[in-house]
Amino acid sequence: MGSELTMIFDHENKILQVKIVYYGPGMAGKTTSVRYLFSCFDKEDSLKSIESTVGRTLFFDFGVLKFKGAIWDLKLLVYSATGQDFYAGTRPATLNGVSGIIFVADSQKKCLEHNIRSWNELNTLFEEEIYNIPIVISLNKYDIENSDKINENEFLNKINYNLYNNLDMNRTVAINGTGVLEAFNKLLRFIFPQINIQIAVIN
Ligand SMILES: Nc1nc2c(ncn2[C@@H]2O[C@H](COP(=O)(O)OP(=O)(O)O)[C@@H](O)[C@H]2O)c(=O)[nH]1
Ligand SMILES: [Mg+2]
Repeated sequence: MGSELTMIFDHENKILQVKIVYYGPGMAGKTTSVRYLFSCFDKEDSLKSIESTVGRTLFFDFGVLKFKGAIWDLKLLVYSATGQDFYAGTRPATLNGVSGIIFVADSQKKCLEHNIRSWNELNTLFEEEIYNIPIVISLNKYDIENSDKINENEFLNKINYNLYNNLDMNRTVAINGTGVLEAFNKLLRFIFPQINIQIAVIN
């Protein structure tokens, strides 16, 4: 599998296609984040769960968002994946050709090790390639009170954040959508540094 960032240019139809994966430990809020994202565009009904055949039956969230531009249209393929469900060292098809990753972590301190394990799995799946992939870490479940939160600097130090060329972090509350679009926009800006892209929901 090529290690280059994948962005497909369909010159004939003037479509830019990228693949975005929500990755992270089970129960961190990937599905909730993807659902919120799609609900912003009234596309929640188009979300599908697809079956994988990596040894056992697994389901992923999958959906497509399309945006019309002046010259090019943008087609975003959005997936969610949970690494620990795969056999170690086997990169699932959902992660092939990825353009950017939203790493959904559970911000509760008790989940720190869980998050780090998932992060390390992601790194193992990509090896050196990971350092060039745009990644936004969403510290999710920030609404939960009476629980100690992960110290952001401690987390960043633990993952050697300075090795990553396109890494950012934000806080999210996927159940009400706080920060979810912001994380998505940060990722799009990493993927398209030359394009002034901003997806907003206008009420
Ligand atoms: N309090 C709180 N609960 C959340 C948040 N995001 C997700 N959840 C809950 O956490 C559980 C797991 O979420 P889900 O999106 O299925 O996690 P996934 O396994 O990463 O896809 C569900 O019960 C969600 O309602 C959040 O920001 N705050
Ligand atoms: Mg899920």
